[in-house]
Amino acid sequence: MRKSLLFALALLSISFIAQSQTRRYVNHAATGSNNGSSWVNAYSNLQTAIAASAVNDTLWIAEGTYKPHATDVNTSFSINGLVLYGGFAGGEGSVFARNILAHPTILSGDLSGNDAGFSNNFENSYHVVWVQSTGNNTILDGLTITGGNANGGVGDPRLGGGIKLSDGTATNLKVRNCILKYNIAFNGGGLHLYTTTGAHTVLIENTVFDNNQTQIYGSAIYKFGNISLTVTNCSFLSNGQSVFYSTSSTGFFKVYNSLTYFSTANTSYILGANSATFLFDHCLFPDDPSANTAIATFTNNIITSNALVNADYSLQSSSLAINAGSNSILTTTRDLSGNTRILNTTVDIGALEYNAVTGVKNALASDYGLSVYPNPSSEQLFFKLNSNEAITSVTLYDVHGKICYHKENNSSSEVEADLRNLESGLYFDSIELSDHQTVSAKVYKR
Ligand SMILES: [Ca+2]
Ligand SMILES: [Ca+2]
Repeated sequence: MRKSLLFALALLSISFIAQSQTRRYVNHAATGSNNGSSWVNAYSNLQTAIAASAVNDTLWIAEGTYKPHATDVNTSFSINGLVLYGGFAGGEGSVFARNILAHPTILSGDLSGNDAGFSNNFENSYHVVWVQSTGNNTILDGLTITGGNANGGVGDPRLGGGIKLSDGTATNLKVRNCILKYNIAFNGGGLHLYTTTGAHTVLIENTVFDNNQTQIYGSAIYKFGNISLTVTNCSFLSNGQSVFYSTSSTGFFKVYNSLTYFSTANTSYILGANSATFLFDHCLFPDDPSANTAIATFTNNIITSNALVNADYSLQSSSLAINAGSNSILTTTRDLSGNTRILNTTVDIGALEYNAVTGVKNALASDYGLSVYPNPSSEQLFFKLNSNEAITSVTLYDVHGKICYHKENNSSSEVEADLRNLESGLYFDSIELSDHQTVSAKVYKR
């Protein structure tokens, strides 16, 4: 009975997702109908899937390598208001079932497929991903972004190798659970964030910047203009000069719970020229970062010559990064590998929690800080998230799987349901979220 009910709920949830939001599947190895409707019928070409998508659509992309174009260095994956999830083997039913590190989805600018580190990158794409904001939420989650070489003369073609965010109206960009490696640019090798128009909000979380380079500023991250940039639990490993660069008097650049390491000394890894807040808190550095710059603020940091990070980005058992972060700024319950983010009471510094236990492979109410109150209730019932996501709909089922209540919602994180017309008893709710996940909980009508 219980299994069949859950199965029925799952089917109903899927049908509601299909009605209200579009999820498209991409797998370079798929041989089905190539229409993106399922893993079997996934698009084989990521650009085709992007072209077919509208703002707020979600793409689930299976492991493999995807290139912006066969030969044109000017072409990027142009992603405005889309939600991209990578790291699937292909076949999963939840983003929490992914193992991103075991099944890498690689967006590569190496058009000829001949790179060896930074060798043979002359024909590579200028920018692998380009977000030209449209005032929407853009999410990149579970992707390896590599091989960008912004070496194209003056202006845009030389800015932002891996990911480029430029101008437009105010936008919200999240980069979560990604690996940026072997990207290079004149400015902003890994990530180039620039605006003279809209005020952007950018969150970089559980992400590794590995071996990115720049000719001038920002081998990992370059920030200019009114951008509110928060970086949490990232690992900056073996990047070139000026790993962090901030220039502007507006917005902010705040880095938390993140580690930096070089195998050879790098004495200019934090640079900037502005009066905007530029903060490093609960971070780990290889040497005194304040010797780099007078414009940044440093609080609660650890200085140790070696962060003790393995080649797979995990921490070694004696790393000082273990249990040295701050829990208070976390916005996720998982680490880069999808495991539990906080082990042994305190979050670790960096993208991976040491010895983390395998996470539950479904979306949980706790992943989104869902609270349902008052429960039980006889009249109003509130569903509220402590998350950046919004609730897009609420559906209540009785114990027989029959829909008893449904309410669509727009963009808020809180929804009020009216239970007055329901009979007393137990109900199951199915709550759809703006990132296309579904969470559930039990509800009692008094
Ligand atoms: Ca190449
Ligand atoms: Ca810990």
